[in-house]
Amino acid sequence: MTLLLPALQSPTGPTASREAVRFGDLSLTYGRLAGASAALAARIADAGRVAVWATPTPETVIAVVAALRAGVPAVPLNPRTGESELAHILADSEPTVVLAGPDDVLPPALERLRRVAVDARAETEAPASPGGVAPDPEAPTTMADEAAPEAPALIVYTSGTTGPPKGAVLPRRAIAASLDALEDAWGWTGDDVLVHALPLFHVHGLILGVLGPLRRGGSVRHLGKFAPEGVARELGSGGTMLFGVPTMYHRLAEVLDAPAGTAERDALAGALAGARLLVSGSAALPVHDHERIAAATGRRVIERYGMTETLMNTGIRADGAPRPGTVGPALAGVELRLVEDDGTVLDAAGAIGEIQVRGPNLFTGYLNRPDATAAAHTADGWFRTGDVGTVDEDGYVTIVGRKATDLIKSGGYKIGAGEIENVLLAHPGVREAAVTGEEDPDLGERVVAWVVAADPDSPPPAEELAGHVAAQLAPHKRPRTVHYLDALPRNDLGKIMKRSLHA
Ligand code: MCA
Ligand code: AMP
Repeated sequence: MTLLLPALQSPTGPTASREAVRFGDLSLTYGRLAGASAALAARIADAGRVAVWATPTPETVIAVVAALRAGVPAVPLNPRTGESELAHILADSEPTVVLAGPDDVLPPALERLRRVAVDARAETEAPASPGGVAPDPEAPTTMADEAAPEAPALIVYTSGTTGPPKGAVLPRRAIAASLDALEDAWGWTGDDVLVHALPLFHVHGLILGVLGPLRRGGSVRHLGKFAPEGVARELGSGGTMLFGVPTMYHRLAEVLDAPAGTAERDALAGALAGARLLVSGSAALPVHDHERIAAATGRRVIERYGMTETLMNTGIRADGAPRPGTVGPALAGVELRLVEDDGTVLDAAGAIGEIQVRGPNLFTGYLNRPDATAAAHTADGWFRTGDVGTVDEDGYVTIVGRKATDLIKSGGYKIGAGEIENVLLAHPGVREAAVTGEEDPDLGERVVAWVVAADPDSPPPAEELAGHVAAQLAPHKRPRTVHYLDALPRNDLGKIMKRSLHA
């Protein structure tokens, strides 16, 4: 097992003066990041577990790298997490420390944790030795992963069909294996400059988007907030790769639809055309958006398919045939098979079944949920993704759907219908509630709520219900549409018949 982040081993190593991360005008070299993370690692070494207030800032990078260096599992928190979801995550993961920027205003639930401030600006202004900062004599000199590849590195919360989100425990081994499989597939090197605007509390933005470049000794420029102009600016000035969810590529395609000669459109088309790799993931990129981008730039977006629990499973190779609508072949080290409902393994090309995977990229289990961990695996150790797909003769995988109807993918976020229903039912104005996903050109799917009001003469306004869900869970889980009904359609057993709602 090699080190997880070899380029950060020493604040004075050969890569010390190279830019590691840039967020707007704040940039950290490898030397600065190594020094800052080592110093912070020393302060949290006895923490047990740390929560990271995962804003899109260099503070989050320093905090996560420090936790990795200290060998302390980190729980990245969405800074917009609402009250009940945050309470659940804290009670489940039991961090003793929260790492946050000096100016972050933290919710009351975090007040009982020891707060350790992380200040990236102070790091960039501190005097540096040539090529980096002077090493802290107290700081650990080696990374904890040398000793323990199976030790938990990150605990990432992910929604299921029912109940609150579960913490996927990701060991160092899985992170290293998945990032190295992507290195192989994409020829990803230390010369790559990754551009993205993904949130830093999920696998896509944090593991692929931050630890990916750091493991290669390359750099990442984070936009803070997604905007096509930012993508054009950074790819047009040295960025080589773009990572995004389909909603982001859809928004780029909308800009590219303007007539040629329009300044914003031409700048974006030129910047995308010049990139080495444009990668989409977290949900399916519609073929229409693939085609619009290809027509305007001459470049193909490639897709990779992953999951919080499995990290990356498949991907189109940089040197492979880009086939829009497919997510490419299994990555190096990943075993993938299709299985029928009765457990029969399918091997005919074109057969449709559940995608199951096995390999060094997998998580170790859900925190405190041995029942859920067992249910997610077959007796012979394959992970049931719940995604339904086909594999063609060349091994290219196409995802055609998913087994659970109660999971919604909106803007690339996985959202469980059940968690939203529970929160809606807790609103005094709601007697009955059902939640479904509806196709949306921008978000892929949008959350739709079907509500029976406690008082039909004064139902709670849709904005109030959206605000209630945003305040309890997270803004991206809020219903974008609310329908009011006199009663929910139920079968003889009293179960809500969701399929008949849209009819
Ligand atoms: C609106 N807002 C509200 C409310 N309404 N806040 C509170 N209460 C309300 N009622 C605010 C939002 O907080 C936000 O604020 C703004 O309004 C817009 O929110 P929203 O509409 O949700 O955002 P959007 O513009 O539609 O965002 C699109 C997006 C986003 C940028 C594409 O969905 C996104 O970042 N998606 C990435 C998801 C992702 O990374 N998934 C990876 C997980 P403000 O304007 O201040 O922001 S999957 C994964 O990791 C696996 C392994 C994989 O395969 O990748
Ligand atoms: P999450 O649990 O949030 O990590 O989301 C994982 C899920 O996102 C997978 O199970 C898939 O359903 C979906 N997903 C990820 N990448 C892709 C892709 N390229 N195409 C289609 N679906 C994807």
